[in-house]
Parts: sequence; structure tokens; C-alpha cells
Amino acid sequence: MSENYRTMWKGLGLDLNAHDMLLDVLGKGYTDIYLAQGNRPAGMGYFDFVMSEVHGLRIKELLDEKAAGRKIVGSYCVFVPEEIVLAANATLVGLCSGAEFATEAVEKLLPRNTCALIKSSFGFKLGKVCPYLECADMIVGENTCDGKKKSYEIFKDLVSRLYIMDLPQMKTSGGKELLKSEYYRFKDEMQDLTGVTIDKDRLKQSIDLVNAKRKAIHRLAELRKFNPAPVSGLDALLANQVFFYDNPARFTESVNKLCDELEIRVKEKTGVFSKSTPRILISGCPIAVPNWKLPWLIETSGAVIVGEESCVGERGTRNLTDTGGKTVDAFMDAIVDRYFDIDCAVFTPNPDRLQHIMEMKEAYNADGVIHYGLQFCQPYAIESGRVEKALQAKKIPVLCVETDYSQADAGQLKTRVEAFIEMLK
Ligand code: BJ8
Repeated sequence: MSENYRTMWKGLGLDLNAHDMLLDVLGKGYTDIYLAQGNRPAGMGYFDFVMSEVHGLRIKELLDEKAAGRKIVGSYCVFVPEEIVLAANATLVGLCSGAEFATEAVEKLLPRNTCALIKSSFGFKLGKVCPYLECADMIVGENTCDGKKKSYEIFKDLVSRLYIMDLPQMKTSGGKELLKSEYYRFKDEMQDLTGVTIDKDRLKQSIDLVNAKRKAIHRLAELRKFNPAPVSGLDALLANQVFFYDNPARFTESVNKLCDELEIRVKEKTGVFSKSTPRILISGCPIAVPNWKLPWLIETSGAVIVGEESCVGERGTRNLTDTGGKTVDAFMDAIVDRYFDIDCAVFTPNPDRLQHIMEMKEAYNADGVIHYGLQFCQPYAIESGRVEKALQAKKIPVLCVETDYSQADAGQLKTRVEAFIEMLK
């Protein structure tokens, strides 16, 4: 990393030693997990570059945007509408929360039995190792699960501007009204942050930009339906992860380029693994960077992941926002409609998710489903029982695993995953 980056990180207030440690671990993990894969599409070179510059060039770009008067907004949930952020001339970045950091300090503020994702978000802040967090002008927290909701009360004292978005818990008309009023309140907050009035043209433009990104990801998902799979699940997951913090237009272009290449692979019937490789659908909690443990275990145990029923995956990207409106209110309604369909396990009841898992299993020709829960995540742990039962009733092989961000259970997990894949064969 160049000296300029070190100056930049210092300016952001990062702990340079701790940050070096994080980058070392990240770099090593990426080399061992990603670069060690065989037969990767050339188009993944872009994502390798993004990852190698994840705390470098992208942060410089964000700081340049800030210098030009743009605001940066950080978020932890796919319910935060990027369309509204962009329409206010701001940039949204997903704050990844996929690695353990500063655990001792975190456990002084949060109970030990808090999920790894929440602990990670605190660890990155307390350890001063996340340049995205440090360059954000505002962070949006959302009332989803109890863990997040309550931990934001503490997080508020650690960051300069934390905005809390309330979210419904039920898919009722009252729930939708709540989402609508919260998205209008968020629009006001964004206007207040940037001084930019969100008009219909700005909204239309931003909806188009985010839809284009989603369409590119949909195209990638479509290609994964073919057998042999033209791309590994790890690589497709990476594209879904980069979705959250790359420049939107450049991301769209890069995913489309990758898809052009994959289309040729499909035509030529070449894939990353042989045709007889068992196909797995992953379902459950979000898989944030750099939490690649489970996908890596699956794909190094003789299976290929063909889809993710996850917020870093199809649950987060599957629907488009309607662009047919002519007024600000019509576009806002379209945004509400689009996000209200997200079937996160914090909703009760949440039958759509079950339905979606079944549909994905069919659409992607998956041979089995691995339900992935983060330890201490109640919403997904409780839903896993229902998912398991429903799949078993249809004679669809299913394995439910619960894990965290440590490597302590990697051996045991591998044994279970291998046995499951063996059974699929
Ligand atoms: S829309 S899944 S991104 S809330 S793993 S913190 S649920 S205890 S992340 Fe999520 Fe939004 Fe829902 Fe998606 Fe809580 Fe569970 Fe932890 Fe979780």
C-alpha cells in the first residue's frame, strides 16, 4: 500500500497498526480462498482489483466525492433505500461487518451472546479499522431485530450522526403505512444532510441507476441456473458483496462484462465444476465481507453454490423499483412497494420467505439447501426449523448450520458439510 494511503487512513483516524493487521488477514484470506480457485472467469479480475483496493482507491474516491461536496451515508441493512440517498446527491455504502475485531472491547458494551454481525459492527468502530465508517457523514441504523435495535442505542454514542429508521414487523396495511412514513422522514433527513431537494427527476435518475445494478445481478443469477455452473458461488457472492460499496455505474458495467463472458461459457457448456457436481442453495443470514467461511467449505468439499437466499444475494436484490411514476409521491410509492416485499425474518409471520426458498430451489436446480444461521440470531434460527420441515416435507435435502466468524468450528463444519454433499451425490 502506498504512503499516500497511510496518510489518508491516518487522516481518517484509523489505528494504523490494527488496520495493518486487518488488511493482512483480509489479504491472506482472499488469496487462500479466492485466488486459489481454478478456472475463474477473466471478468473476476475487476472484483479482485476492487478487493485489493477496498480500503485504498475506493476510499480515496469517496473522499474525493466529499471534497466535491457530496455526502457519504453508511448502512447495515437492505431496507435503507439507496434510491433516496442517491437522489439527495449522496453515496450509500454498506458497512460490511463480516469479521471479528476488538472482541474484548465489544464485549464490554454488548452481551457476549450477541450475533457476530452486530459485534463486528462495534468491533470495526472500537478498533478504528473501517475507513468506510470513518468517512461516513451519517450512519443509518434500522429497527429490525432486537439485537440491532438495542445496540444502536449504544452505537449512537460512538459515531457522530446516527439516524434511526423505524421499520414494520408485519406485512399489514399498517406496516406498509409505517414504512412509507419512515421513508418520507428519511427523505427529509437526507435533504437536511445534503441541502439538496429531492425532485422527481432526481428520483427517477437514481431509481434507474439502482435498477440497472440489480438487473446486472439478475443477469448473473440467471446464468448460474445453467449446468455446469459457469461461475463459482464464491465469485458470484463476491459480486453480490461488492454491490454494496462500489460505484453503482461502474459496478453495473463490470457485472455485465462478466455476464458476457459467462454467456460464452454457457454456450460452450464449460463450467467451473463438472456437470455432476451437487448444486447447493444457501439460505439465511447475510454473508458479509470477509465472512467466506461457509461458502468456501462448501465449494472445497465437492459442491457448487448456485444461489443465495440472503440479503447479500437474492433477498436483497430481487425486485426492481417501478419507474412508471410521474411525481415524487408516485416514485416514493414505488420505492415503498419494492422494499416492503423484502422477506426478512424479522417480519412475523413471514411465509413469503419459505415460498421464495422453494422457488429458488427449483429455479436454480439446486440438489439441496444449506440454511446458514449466525449464532445468537433468533429470527433466522427460529425460522430455520420451519424451513427445514417444509423442505423435508418435499423431500428436499436440507442441512441447517449455525456458526460465527471464528475459525474454531471450521473442522466440525467441514465434516457436516462433506457428509451432506456426499449424501447428495
Ligand atoms: S433485511 S436480514 S440486512 S435485518 S444476523 S443483526 S437479523 S441477530 S442482519 Fe439483516 Fe436487514 Fe433483515 Fe437483511 Fe439481527 Fe440476525 Fe444478527 Fe442480522
